[in-house]
Amino acid sequence: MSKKIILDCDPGHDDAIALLLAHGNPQIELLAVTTVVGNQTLEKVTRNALAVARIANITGVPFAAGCDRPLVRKIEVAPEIHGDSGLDGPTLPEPNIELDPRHAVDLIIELIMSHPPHTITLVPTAGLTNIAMAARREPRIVERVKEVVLMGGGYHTGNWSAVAEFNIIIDPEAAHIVFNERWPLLMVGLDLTHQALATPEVIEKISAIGTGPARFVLDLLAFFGKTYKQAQGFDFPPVHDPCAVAWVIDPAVMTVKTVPVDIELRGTLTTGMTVTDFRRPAPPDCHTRVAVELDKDYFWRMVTDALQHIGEVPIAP
Ligand SMILES: [Ca+2]
Repeated sequence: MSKKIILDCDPGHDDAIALLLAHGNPQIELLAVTTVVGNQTLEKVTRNALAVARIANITGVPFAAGCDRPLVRKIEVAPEIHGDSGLDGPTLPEPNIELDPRHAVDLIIELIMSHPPHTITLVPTAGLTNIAMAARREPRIVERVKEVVLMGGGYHTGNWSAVAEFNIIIDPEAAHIVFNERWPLLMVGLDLTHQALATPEVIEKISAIGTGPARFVLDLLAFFGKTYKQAQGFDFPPVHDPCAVAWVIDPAVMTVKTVPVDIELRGTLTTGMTVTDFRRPAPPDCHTRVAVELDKDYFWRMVTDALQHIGEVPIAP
């Protein structure tokens, strides 16, 4: 049985790899790709998503643009990590598919309401503006989705402040809505994704594939490695977003823990923190889980298998 997902993203180097993983894994049925302001402006990340579609020959999947600004805060983008385009490094082709005319929020609602209950997993790998808007516009989606598996946050670590992760801090009010709705929610945060490092061994395995999409990933990782070294002192870049897709493919790829999580909105130093309460066993009705430990070999095998499965994609100049 295929696993139906909607990928809500802001490509973004690791978003692009998440998209390739979802497309290249035979178990995943990609129902839609929706974009939201985040790593760069909505216009740029949407163009990047369409370029990735061409690179991997993703056809028959609607791509729709969503919110161009957070619910309350000013726009904050991340050129120091993703460059001016949001996907610096590789040469991007001109997109060859049309953007879906629907707003991403409408498309998310339409898909969830028109499919049987508990069949669609929402996979947000960006700020949570679109998802929060969808939950407010059509509250019935909350009990209809199978699960929300998001990349964002972290229970012991931050990256955009000492305690907050980028996807949460850029729209904490949206995150507050999404974490407090009663759908099953898995937070794949920095504690987990900092284990998904693109080491030289990983690079070597991807190099051996030798296809255009694999070379595209290598170009992404070369740029990402450089900025992560400069901006955050990493020896090898953490490839966050595909970790959320990997969980949907096979939960055996990581261990998780059920624990209450809430979002700090008014801290003088802690706004955007995913406040995680480990003090006692989680109450029986706890709807949030956090990802703890990654099976790294299995994770990277999923990524390389997906690239193998995509194969060569000729792109006309
Ligand atoms: Ca992202």
